[in-house]
Amino acid sequence: MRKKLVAGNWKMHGSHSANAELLSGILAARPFACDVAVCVPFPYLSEAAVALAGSDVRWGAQDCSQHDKGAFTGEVSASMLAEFGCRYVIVGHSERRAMHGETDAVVAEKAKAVLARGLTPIVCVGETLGQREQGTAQDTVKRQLSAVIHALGHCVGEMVVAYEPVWAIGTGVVATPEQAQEMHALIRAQLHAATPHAEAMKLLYGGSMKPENAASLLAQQDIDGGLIGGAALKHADFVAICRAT
Ligand code: 3PY
Repeated sequence: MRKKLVAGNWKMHGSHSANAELLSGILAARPFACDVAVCVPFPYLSEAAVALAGSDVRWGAQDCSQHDKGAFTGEVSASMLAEFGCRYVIVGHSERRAMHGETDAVVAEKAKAVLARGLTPIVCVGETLGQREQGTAQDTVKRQLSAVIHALGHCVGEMVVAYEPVWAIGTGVVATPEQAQEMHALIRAQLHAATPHAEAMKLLYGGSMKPENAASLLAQQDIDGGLIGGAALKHADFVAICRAT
């Protein structure tokens, strides 16, 4: 039985006052039956670390460099994130793939850099609407995952995978539980071929998960939690999703 994980992806949202309210709302609602994490913008890592220290709510970042240090203006390395006590780092979110040109190879290098610093990468994969309509959704996800599997080698079992269909991100459209489960089962089958730990790995669904649809998605056999966008910004919604696990 895999323990579920609900992780908030705050994207580029937050302020000192909004963060304090959100984090205290989450803390006040504990205990949860699932693991809970918030992935916050870089400037807010230290306040998340202070607010959440000593609790079982983990924090993390939404990206990191594939490099450890050097002349990479504006970049943040996994070793820096480790110094802030991060547990998770999202890599390969479709917004980064689309807006920052991150290729499968770059995403795989980032996942490797995160693991090398003892943190857990949450590796996002997912197809666009066009790819789904053309019938290439499964091939796309397989290709994205295979780059990471290849780069991580025997450490594959240590990552978390988030299936986030691009057409469900920020659109309010959500994959049906059946569509999501079908892709999660394929992802797990691909992981089985790569690692003896596939059965224990957490596979999250992301893309417009909200309190109203969380329970039916989370009830699927291979859906082990959620990577939550907009609903992670209101503590009542985020807590409701955590309670739906
Ligand atoms: C969304 O739900 O919109 C997300 O992108 C979660 O990462």
